[in-house]
Amino acid sequence: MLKLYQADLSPYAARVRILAAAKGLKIEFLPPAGGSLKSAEFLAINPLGRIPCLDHDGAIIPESETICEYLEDAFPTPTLRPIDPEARARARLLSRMGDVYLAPLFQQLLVQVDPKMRNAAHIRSTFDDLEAVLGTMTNYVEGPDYAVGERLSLADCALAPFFFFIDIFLARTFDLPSPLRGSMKLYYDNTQKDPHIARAIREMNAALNSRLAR
Ligand SMILES: N[C@@H](CCC(=O)N[C@@H](CS)C(=O)NCC(=O)O)C(=O)O
Repeated sequence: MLKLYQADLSPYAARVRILAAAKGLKIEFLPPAGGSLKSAEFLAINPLGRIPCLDHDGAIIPESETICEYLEDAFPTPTLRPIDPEARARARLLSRMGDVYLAPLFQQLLVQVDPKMRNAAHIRSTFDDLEAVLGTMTNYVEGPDYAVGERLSLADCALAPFFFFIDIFLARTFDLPSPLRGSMKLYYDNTQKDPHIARAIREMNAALNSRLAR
């Protein structure tokens, strides 16, 4: 039995939901046990205190990329790994660029979501940094519909939720123009033609709207 501790707004959790849906996996989606990421109950399951975290018949797998790779290994068909080695490397590169270069910039901005914590100059320079990373990604995203080749891969699972986060969540929160432009914006818009991505983005959007309505 597969269980995923997760939240709909988390881009890392959305990455796993897209992959699981594309593979036709039946997964029970749960909030962190004990009601919070740092509850003793959840920390006993995932000492990292983060979501997503997978429980597959008692095997506990944290971290979105590790979970996606695990599900690929455990349930190989249909595969979201490109077959050609170079294309597969590019899919891994894009997932990694998201985790290594984009995600730390999110963290810097998330601490400023509270209006009392905001530093306008730092927010603007972090938006510039986001735009620069997205600019380097144009060298590797093939598009127009998918990042690598003509079908859904691990790269799209990682990037589409990140791009929602940048284009909608961050731009809306800080009331600044979205750093997602040109071919990256076109790629992101086109990913919505994929039903699994479209669904995950709808779930993220609904979670964002309900958070903003509070
Ligand atoms: N590198 C992790 C990041 C996961 C992550 O940071 N998730 C956020 C929710 S979107 C979280 O659990 N944050 C808790 C914290 O920062 O303590 C992954 O890919 O799964």
